[in-house]
Amino acid sequence: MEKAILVGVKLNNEKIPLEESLAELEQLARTSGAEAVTVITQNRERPDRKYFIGQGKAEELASLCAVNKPDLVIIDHEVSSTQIRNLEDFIGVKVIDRTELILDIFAQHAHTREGTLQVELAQSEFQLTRLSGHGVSLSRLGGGIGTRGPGETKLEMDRRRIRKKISQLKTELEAVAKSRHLLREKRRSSRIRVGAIVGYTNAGKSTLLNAMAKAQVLVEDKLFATLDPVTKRTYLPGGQVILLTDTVGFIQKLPHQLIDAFKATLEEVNEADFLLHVVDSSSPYMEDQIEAVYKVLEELGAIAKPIVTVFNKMDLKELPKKYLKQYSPAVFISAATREGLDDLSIVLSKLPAPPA
Ligand SMILES: Nc1nc2c(ncn2[C@@H]2O[C@H](COP(=O)(O)OP(=O)(O)OP(=O)(O)O)[C@@H](O)[C@H]2O)c(=O)[nH]1
Ligand SMILES: [Mg+2]
Repeated sequence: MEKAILVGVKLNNEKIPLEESLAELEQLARTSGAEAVTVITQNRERPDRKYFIGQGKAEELASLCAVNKPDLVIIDHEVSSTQIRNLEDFIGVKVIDRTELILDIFAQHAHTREGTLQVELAQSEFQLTRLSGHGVSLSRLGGGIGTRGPGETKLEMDRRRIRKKISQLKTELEAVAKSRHLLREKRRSSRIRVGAIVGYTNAGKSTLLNAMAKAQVLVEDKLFATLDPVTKRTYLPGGQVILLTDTVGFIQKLPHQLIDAFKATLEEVNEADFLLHVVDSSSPYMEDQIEAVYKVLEELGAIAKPIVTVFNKMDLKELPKKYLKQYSPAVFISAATREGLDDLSIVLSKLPAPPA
């Protein structure tokens, strides 16, 4: 385990409470293999130009680093490359931001060809934004006598190299996506309805698929355990067959490079006839997580699909009945104990048939 100091920053215009975002950052850090030794926080009007956190916080962080000797510092925000570099120079410890942390987890969890390609694409796009951040200082370094010539600056070369890689990755991904598209066409022509299981990461989506379809999908108390969509067949009362697809989990402040790179995978959501929105009822942040999922669904253009809300983990926490009405059609279940699965099957069998 690497040792990390976590830095929580809440800017004035932000809604998510510091503690909530930090609790999640800690889980993200653990998932990627880092243990939080200390946490510091700051409320700011807007980011500090030089360090993102203020000068005073940077000094506090420097002395904490001297005492705790962490392997890295993780800032719970998207931070510019210049600010990261300034901070690293100042405290003498490696600094990463939330986006980089999430990309690292995705890289560790990608197994299939498609998953790996998508992560590589996201990382390349991230590098590109980082490069433009370095822009000013690098081009100054690269400028001057002897470096000008007819050639290009190092920055431009790097940019071009990354852009080329991005376009190669996209071409490869398109090929993979095409075969997936064929599969979907086949499914559609069989007129079997397809439901996409969506939800916040760690809500229990894979556990539900396993319970509904006797599947063997990896279940872990880790964030983003699932990166690749898995589709399984399941039977409803009355013998009706449907297909259920497990998908990548959503999260607050999901880096846009990821949504972009994972378009192919997330297309499963767009192509589905209905959505099963799995909610972790035991989370103290349940309602914010529901909102975060809606936001991503909106970005994907899938919010208008029929949504069945599945309040999971009722073995851990029972919710008031009002939620069933508020989120109707909705059910309370425990994917772990299989409680409520029959109710869910009944709700699913009553969904209107897809247009022919
Ligand atoms: N107590 C309890 N735990 C559950 C239940 N369903 C899932 N879990 C646990 O919650 C954790 C996450 O479950 P997963 O099925 O991997 O969740 P997921 O939504 O697929 O997560 P990602 O793929 O990481 O986004 C695991 O530790 C599961 O054992 C439930 O009904 N009750
Ligand atoms: Mg999963």
